[in-house]
Amino acid sequence: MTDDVISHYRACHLCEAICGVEIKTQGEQILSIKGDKDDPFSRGHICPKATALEDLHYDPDRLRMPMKKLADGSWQEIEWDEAFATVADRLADIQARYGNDTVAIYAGNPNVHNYGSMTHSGVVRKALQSRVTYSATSLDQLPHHLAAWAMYGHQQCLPIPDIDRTQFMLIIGGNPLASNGSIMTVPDVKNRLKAIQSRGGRFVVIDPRRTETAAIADEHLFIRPGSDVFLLMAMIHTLINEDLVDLGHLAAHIDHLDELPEIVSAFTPELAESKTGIPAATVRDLAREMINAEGAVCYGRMGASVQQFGALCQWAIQVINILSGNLDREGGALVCSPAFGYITRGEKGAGSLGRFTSRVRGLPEFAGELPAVTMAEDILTPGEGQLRAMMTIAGNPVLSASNGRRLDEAFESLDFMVSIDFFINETTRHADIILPPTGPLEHDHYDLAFNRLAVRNVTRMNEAVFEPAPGALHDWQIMNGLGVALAARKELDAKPLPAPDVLIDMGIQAGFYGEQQGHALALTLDKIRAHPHGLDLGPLQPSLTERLGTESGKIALVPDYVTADMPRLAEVAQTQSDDGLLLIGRRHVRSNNSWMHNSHRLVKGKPRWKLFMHPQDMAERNLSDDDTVEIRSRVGSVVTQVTATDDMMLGVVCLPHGWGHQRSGVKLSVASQQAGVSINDLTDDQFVDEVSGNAALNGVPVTVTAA
Ligand SMILES: Nc1nc2c(c(=O)[nH]1)N[C@H]1C(S)=C(S)[C@@H](COP(=O)(O)OP(=O)(O)OC[C@H]3O[C@@H](n4cnc5c(=O)[nH]c(N)nc54)[C@H](O)[C@@H]3O)O[C@H]1N2
Ligand SMILES: Nc1nc2c(c(=O)[nH]1)N[C@H]1C(S)=C(S)[C@@H](COP(=O)(O)OP(=O)(O)OC[C@H]3O[C@@H](n4cnc5c(=O)[nH]c(N)nc54)[C@H](O)[C@@H]3O)O[C@H]1N2
Ligand code: SF4
Ligand SMILES: [Mo]
Repeated sequence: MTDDVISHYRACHLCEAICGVEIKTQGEQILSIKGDKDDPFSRGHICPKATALEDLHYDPDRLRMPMKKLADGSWQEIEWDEAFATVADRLADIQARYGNDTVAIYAGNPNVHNYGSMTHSGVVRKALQSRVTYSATSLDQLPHHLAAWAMYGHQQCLPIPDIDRTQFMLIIGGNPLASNGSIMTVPDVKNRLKAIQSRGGRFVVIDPRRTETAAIADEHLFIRPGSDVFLLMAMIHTLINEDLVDLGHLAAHIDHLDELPEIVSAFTPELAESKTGIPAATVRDLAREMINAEGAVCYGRMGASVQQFGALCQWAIQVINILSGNLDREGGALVCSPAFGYITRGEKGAGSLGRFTSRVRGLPEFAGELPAVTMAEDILTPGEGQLRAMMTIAGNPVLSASNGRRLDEAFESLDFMVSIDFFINETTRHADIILPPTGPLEHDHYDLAFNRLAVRNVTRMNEAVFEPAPGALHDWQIMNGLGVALAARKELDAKPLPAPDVLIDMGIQAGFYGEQQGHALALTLDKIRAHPHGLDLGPLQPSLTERLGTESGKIALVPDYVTADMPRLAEVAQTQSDDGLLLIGRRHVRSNNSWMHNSHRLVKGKPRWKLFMHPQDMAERNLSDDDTVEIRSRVGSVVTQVTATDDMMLGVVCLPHGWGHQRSGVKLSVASQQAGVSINDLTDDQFVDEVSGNAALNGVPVTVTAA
């Protein structure tokens, strides 16, 4: 080989931590992938998934050309022109016959890890003219956006834990040691958590499992799944009843404060104890610690969002930070000041709730999207408006959304389905046409989502490592091509958008650090490019009061949806919880949602898909370690193996999501050899947080018996 060895610096895009990596290449060969020690944010930290980028790049199962499904179910490579024309014809035809809203889009998680998908999906959406769209948001963080929209006036106005300066961090239903942080972009999180302890602070984890994060915490408290709202309401109750409320500089910026005491009056620490299993005295102590620490933050993630009362939980977490004087304060929770997408008053895309509803169940839209839990019934239920066609973009809802088997059935019943994805997996196997984009190392990337959620203000441009293969298209080029073809077929006006870096450069120049705002840095994308290890823009700063976009310009402490949800909570408060088993999820650092199990280096070794169960719960059912068990829920059953561990709370069992690649037609040669099952064959599409429409994927009632 005569090529030179080149070092490329960019961020790993796989999870929210955006760790800097150094990728050494020679010609077309990847020589190594290592943590970039000169990245000021991630400081050389990476996890095992970063090196698996190599496997993804070379994966022989990764599609390189559009695929068309033939009548016998086999796949044929076709040219891009034919692919675009076929999709445009089929979708336009269905829309002409049945109406625009009979074609829907589901957009999955990697869309937010790929800037071209974000900048360009509008081209397709505009041509499609359908208001029926879904995304992984309603399987995940919708309650966060709902609270941000209703309380602060913009769905992206999300306060982030100031982890590097806090003295007390209360982590509710998050496991950053496995997930590397979420709605908190925090590379090297383990060292950042330990630093809280070494500067004399504390962090406490509330979780039904003694997780990797709980294991290094100062205190771990088990909690009964789905009961967090009682803990949080009782903490607010304590702050009010013990006269601890200290609003700090936000005092003049809060509306509806007077409504709060009435709302929380019945939610005593004693009620919380009976619902959560956490002693009333501890509940009170947690509330007091939020006030007493020099900078404290309550942070709740998947466990507090993706459950029956996700919206109330995320609202209550904001309220606790506000009442304890920790919102918009150093060491508390602060809104980022990113180079692109700085949220300020009047910013577009603020959010909305319930402007329209899903066709069968009548669940509300949020920010123009319908809840993913309604997708299957809106496809399968005959009648006016029945969905006839789907487009999935970087998503695998058959493994990711509740009641995956029903989605299998729904997708199979469609007149037409197109998927923008580079694998034939559990979802895309149902497509008629698959449009595969380039892989991550073949395109550039500017992070639109996670620079906005980071624990410091940071920015970087990630250049492509390799030229795309001849004939390959990026996601944004596919969206341009497909959008223009569909618009032409429907006789609409449509123009392709320029490359994403052009659009982002404009946004950065107009943005917070841009010349147009008179900032001394006068940032441009080229100036950012001159910092291949990333550019640090400093710690998070108090700035919320200038950015509030609510009608009154104040924080709406008690939004309407909260009041509206109180009767549902009151009902649950009065019912005796039964003592059946509840199922929750888990993540592992070597796994990434449903789509990195085709990397041998990530799946090898000890199986990571087994059911976790407390030994006493097992003994009651005459089960032993490694037994094969049947897990049953209202919607289905799976058979898998059980592992005994007292890391589980009594009465709670735990499975990871994203497994179950043995379904027929899946073309993932490594993943489909893995024995795990899909937890979402058990989760229930009727089990939701009704006020937000977010799926309740945690706290699902199940039985476990010997198989
Ligand atoms: N029970 C349970 N279910 C869960 C969760 C849980 O905790 N418990 N977590 C939920 C959460 S938080 C999320 S975010 C969802 C994720 O749910 P989804 O987003 O639906 O699924 P992913 O597994 O992320 O699948 C991503 C798909 O995108 C493709 N892909 C990857 N990169 C690209 C790209 O650059 N371009 C294109 N076009 N395609 C790409 C992959 O091949 C894969 O098919 O799962 C949810 N489901
Ligand atoms: N390695 C890896 N990293 C990832 C991902 C991945 O799949 N693998 N996925 C990425 C994505 S899309 C996301 S959204 C983030 C998620 O990031 P996190 O939210 O940090 O991830 P989880 O590990 O799902 O943490 C949820 C925790 O909630 C607990 N829990 C479950 N039910 C309850 C409950 O009712 N109450 C309480 N208090 N806790 C509960 C679970 O035991 C679990 O420890 O991770 C991202 N990072
Ligand atoms: S934690 Fe791992 S997967 Fe996430 S960005 Fe860093 S290296 Fe990539
Ligand atoms: Mo997610």
